This record gives sequence, C-alpha cells and structure tokens, in this order.
Amino acid sequence: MTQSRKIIHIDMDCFYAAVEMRDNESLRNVPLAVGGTGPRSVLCTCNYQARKFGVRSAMPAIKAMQLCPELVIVSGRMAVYQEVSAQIRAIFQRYTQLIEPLSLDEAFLDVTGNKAFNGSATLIAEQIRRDIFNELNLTASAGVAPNKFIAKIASDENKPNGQCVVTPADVSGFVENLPLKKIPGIGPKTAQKLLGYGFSSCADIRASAVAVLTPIVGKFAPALYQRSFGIDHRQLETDRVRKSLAIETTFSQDLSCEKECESAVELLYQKLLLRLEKHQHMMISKQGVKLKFNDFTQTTVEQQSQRCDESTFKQLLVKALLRSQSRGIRLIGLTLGFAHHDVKEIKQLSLSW
Ligand code: TTP
Ligand code: MG
Repeated sequence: MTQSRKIIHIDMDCFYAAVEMRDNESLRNVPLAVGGTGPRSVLCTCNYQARKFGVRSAMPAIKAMQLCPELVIVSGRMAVYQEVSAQIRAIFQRYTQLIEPLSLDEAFLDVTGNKAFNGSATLIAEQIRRDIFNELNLTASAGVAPNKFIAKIASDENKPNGQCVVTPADVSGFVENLPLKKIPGIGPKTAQKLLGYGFSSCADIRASAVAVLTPIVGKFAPALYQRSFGIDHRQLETDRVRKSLAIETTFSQDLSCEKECESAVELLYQKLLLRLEKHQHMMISKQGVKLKFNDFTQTTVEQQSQRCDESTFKQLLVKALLRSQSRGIRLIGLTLGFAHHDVKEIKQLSLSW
C-alpha cells in the first residue's frame, strides 16, 4: 500500500481587511473594504461584517456602497501585505520546506513524514494557525487532506478562523456532493454549461466518462473526471521543484517582421508579470526568449538576470531573430529561471492524521 500524502492549505481570513483592522482600531467594528475609493474602482476584499450585506471581492465600489451604505473603504497598503506575507511564510518554514505559495495570503504545505506532533497534519495546521494568531494577530483557516485539490476546498469549509480535516477515508464522501463550481478550474460559465448537460455534482461526473466530458470542457476532462473521485496527483510546486516559469504563444499566422514579434513580446511580458505574482518569493536568475520557426525547429537565447524586465526580453528577441534566416515565426516564449534551494528529503512517514 502506498502512503497517502498530507497536504495543508492555509488561507488567511479577509487578508487585506484583517491587516487594516489589526493596524487601526477605528476600523475594527465597522463593515470594511479595501480597494480604490474612486467612482469606478473595484474592491480587493472586505471584512466578514461587510460580507453579511452581500459585499464581495472584485465588486465595484459603487455597488458595494448600495448594498452597505455605511461601508468604510480604505486604500490598500501593498508593501505591508507583502511584509506580513513574508512573516507568514517564515512561520510555515518552521514546519516544512515543502511550501507552494499561491498568492500573498495562501499556500500549500506538504507535511507528509513530518516529525512534529507525531506526524499529525491536523495538529501541525492548528499550531501554524496558533503561531499566526499569537505572533501576527491575524487569523487563518486551514484545510488538511491527502491532496491539493481537497485541501484547497477544505480550507474554505470552516472560514473564518476554522479548519477542516478530510482523511483518506473521508475523501469520497466529501467530494460526492460537491457542487462543481467549487472545483478550481470550473468557473461560473463552465459550471452553467455543465449544468446544461445535466451535471451538477461530482456524483454526476463520476457516472459519466472522459469521452463524454471532453466536448464540454475540452482538455480539462481527464482532470475533472479524476477530481470527481477526489483524485489529484499534482505535486507541490515548491522552490525546489520549480526551476523556471515559462509563457508562450503560438500564432495563428506566422510572424515575419521584428515589429510584430516585439509587440508579441510586450503582450507576453504582461502575462508573465501576472504569473510571476504567484512566485514573488522566488529569486530570478535568468531571462530567456524561445522562438519556434515555421519549419518547426526552435532556438533559445538566455542571459543571467536577477530581474524580470521587458527591455532584456526585447534584446534577447533581437538576438534570437538573427537566427531566423528569414523563416516565419510560429511561436514566441518568454522564460525566467529561478535560483533554487536545497531541501531535506522526506524520510519517515506517520499514518495518523
Ligand atoms: P482571498 O483569500 O481570495 O480573500 P480574503 O483573504 O480577503 O478572504 P477569505 O477570508 O475569503 O479568504 O484573497 C486574498 C487577498 O487577495 C485579499 O485579501 C485581497 C486580494 N484580492 C484582490 O485584490 N482581488 C480579488 O479579487 C481577490 C479575490 C483577492
Ligand atoms: Mg484569504
């Protein structure tokens, strides 16, 4: 029998708003949102008091004020949130080096084989949340499960300041009646589409087949089918595992001039910056540009770099284009290399949760 993994997903409660409430007493007992205050601005998040009025993340401030006229909106302090995020990460590191940050306020931790608390992931998650509360005066929620998919959903179950443990034996029952929109990767539109075909829960998906799901959800079909049984073999993308970040695009028509390629690099660069947000903790060591030509051969030009900057990508593009020998460009990719750290290997495993 193979040992199941123990994954913890930690997610801070109303993160930006919680930091503002912590740092300013006058904001503690009012419905509070963090976001722009201008007429066309959108909220980043809001506290739980504001949520009672239906106020939500990504809601236009105007709509939020209609729902909750006494809502207080403050502008965000990104530098402070980043600093708190680093403090939270330092707490995680006391318990494991296998950490995959998803954003400033959430991360997966793999504690399989941990020695602390006799290997109980439940107790480790409780202790992490206690450390966060005692040291940073903020609350976090946790999901504990045999894989990332279940852990992420579980951390939402008992929010705020709660925890939910799904043991291997509980997995099947936990996912069976799960609404499909809870599955990461299924947005409201896809959920609606699936409903149109009669799929409303994981139980419905289980009774179907990948071949039936493919015309509806495309490439996501095999993963969706697996998720409906609670299966998710994805490893954590830790600093150790992730050595690079790449983003690329294949053109419907080959590009033939430098100007077109440069515009494509500008677009890709914006996308790369968005992806990089999830990996803010990583140390960049290299930038690269990949080109695929219309004869399907490819070339890559790289350069040592500690930053992710657009002008370096453009310079690398120019160098790569020198190798094109007037062939059309089918694909352009941008890559970042990361410096990586050594992490101790997992050794002993414990069966208790
Ligand atoms: P979330 O974890 O999605 O939300 P949250 O921490 O505010 O609330 P919850 O208790 O439900 O976890 O996002 C973390 C932070 O990311 C959030 O505090 C603000 C920011 N954020 C945005 O700026 N825009 C958004 O649309 C969302 C969803 C979050
Ligand atoms: Mg959160």
